[in-house]
Amino acid sequence: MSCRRGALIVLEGVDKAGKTTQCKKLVHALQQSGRAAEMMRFPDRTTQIGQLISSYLEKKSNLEDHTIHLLFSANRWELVPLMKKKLEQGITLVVDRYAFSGVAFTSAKPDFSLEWCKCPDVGLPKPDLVMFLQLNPSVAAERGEFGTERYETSTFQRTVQQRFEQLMKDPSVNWKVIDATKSIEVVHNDIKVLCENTLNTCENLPIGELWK
Ligand code: NYM
Repeated sequence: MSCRRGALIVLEGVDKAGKTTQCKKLVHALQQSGRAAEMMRFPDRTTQIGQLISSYLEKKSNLEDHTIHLLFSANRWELVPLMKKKLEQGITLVVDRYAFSGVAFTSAKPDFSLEWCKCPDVGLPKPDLVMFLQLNPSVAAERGEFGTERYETSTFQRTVQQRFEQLMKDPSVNWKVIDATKSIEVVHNDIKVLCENTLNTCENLPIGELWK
């Protein structure tokens, strides 16, 4: 059985959880099984807004905290028409980070509430499945040094993890937690099983609206 429309599948998690590797493997596996599937990632650094974000993350520019939060959100909204078009064409989208990263990272900064952070992303296409790659921050640290971009410190990532845990309490989102300490192949298989279930159940369902 296949979806009339494509499914919107998101992978989330703290840095070094293996999201990008797993997104690529999932897209490949879906394509091998004869499904149309494409990968997307946020931030999408290729657009004009994405370039502002990239320069901020690389610490080449400074932006006020609310401003950068809104730019991350704008970067998702600018891609919504394309996402909807692809989903309607039957293409399953596997997305590396989405609004949940947006909320988790900004709300890890002082004086930002989860509620305020969610506002600009309310109404985005709602993922059919959000898989959270769970990795203890101390295990993540063993996977090697963080890079040099903004937010890449153990202390900040621990707060981000707590914010994700708060977001995962929301039953309106189809969260599934994956144990990302396992090997790449085992994690990949866990992800494929969850995906297969989603692809089989989302047939005929309209694309939902996030947090609405
Ligand atoms: N990030 C990502 C945010 O702060 N807000 C967002 O809305 C999104 C999508 O940008 N540290 C942060 C999380 C990451 C960084 O890194 C993007 P990468 O390696 O391109 O996924």
